[in-house]
Amino acid sequence: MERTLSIIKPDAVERNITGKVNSMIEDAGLRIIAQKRIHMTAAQAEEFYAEHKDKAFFTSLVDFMTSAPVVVQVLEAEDAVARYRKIMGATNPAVAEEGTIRKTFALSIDKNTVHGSDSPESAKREVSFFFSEIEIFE
Ligand code: IDP
Ligand code: MG
Repeated sequence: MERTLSIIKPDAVERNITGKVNSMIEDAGLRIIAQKRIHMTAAQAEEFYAEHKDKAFFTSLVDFMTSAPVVVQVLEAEDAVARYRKIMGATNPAVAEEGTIRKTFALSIDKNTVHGSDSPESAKREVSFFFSEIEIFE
């Protein structure tokens, strides 16, 4: 079993569709083994997205991720990282596959509804960024 870190982003929380996103997660065979609603600070968002700090979109990404509450989650499945990336769909919803979360719900390349870790190594870092082991129940 593998874990991945998911974030339901402000655009989805504001539209009150976190349950619809969770249904798609569960229908794909991923189990939500931890979940909480938080409002990220700028410092948290900057540290979480540090790999993107030199990108043109970094400031707008941090502004967006701190604009409203998000739901952070730990998902578990066999090959959870790849399985979640597949059902998330491409970063840009305009080119995401039919039936993916981003194709279904995302508003734009920045307001794209969900985050998912991009490798097992990232997943370990990202899960422990938001959760302590005593908050996760398998
Ligand atoms: P990912 O979320 O599909 O892994 P990344 O390249 O890691 O995509 O980018 C992180 C986030 O930054 C994206 O989900 C999106 O919200 C935002 N982002 C990425 N590329 C752009 C862009 O070209 N313009 C605006 N925002 C972007
Ligand atoms: Mg990424």
